[in-house]
Amino acid sequence: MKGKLGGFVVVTVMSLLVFGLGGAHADTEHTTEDNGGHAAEVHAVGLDTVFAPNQFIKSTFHFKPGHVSVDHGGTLTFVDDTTDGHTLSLVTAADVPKTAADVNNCGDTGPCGPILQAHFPHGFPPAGTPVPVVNQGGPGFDVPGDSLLVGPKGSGFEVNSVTVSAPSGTELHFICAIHAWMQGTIEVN
Ligand SMILES: [Cu+2]
Repeated sequence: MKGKLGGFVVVTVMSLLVFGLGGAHADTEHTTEDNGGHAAEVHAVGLDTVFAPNQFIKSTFHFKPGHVSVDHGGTLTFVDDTTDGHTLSLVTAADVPKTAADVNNCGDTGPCGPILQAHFPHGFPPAGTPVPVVNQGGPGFDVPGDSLLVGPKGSGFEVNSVTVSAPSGTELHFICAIHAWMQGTIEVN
């Protein structure tokens, strides 16, 4: 099912989706960026235009960088440089999809379904206004379920930010709940 409203295109069933990083992007998937501690910026980048009818869609959507370091209390900013919507959602290490089946099932049996439900509690637009920041646990990014939503570049919703409130020494795992092969980590200093 595809829901489209207000510039967001959300793919909730991806059973036919084959994903992969193009060679030109492979070197950027897990790059580390240290912005000096207090702030970090993660971009959603890539394309999903490689399409062979009745065969596959190849997506190069990914987080850039895939790993950031930020101080406790620092700001994480999420910027969408693509033509689709994305989330930057904290999940447990165990819930990070590790296989194609995990990715395909993320909305049904994995962590993606509850995250999308939290961002779109009244359905996908125009049924209801999306919730751009989902907070669980304490204020800020600290526990699984905390999530940022951004819209396509040029939509007016392409930047979102949050305070990283997890304790120093924590490693946070994040995924995009819409494209669950998009994955990364935050090292909290
Ligand atoms: Cu995404």
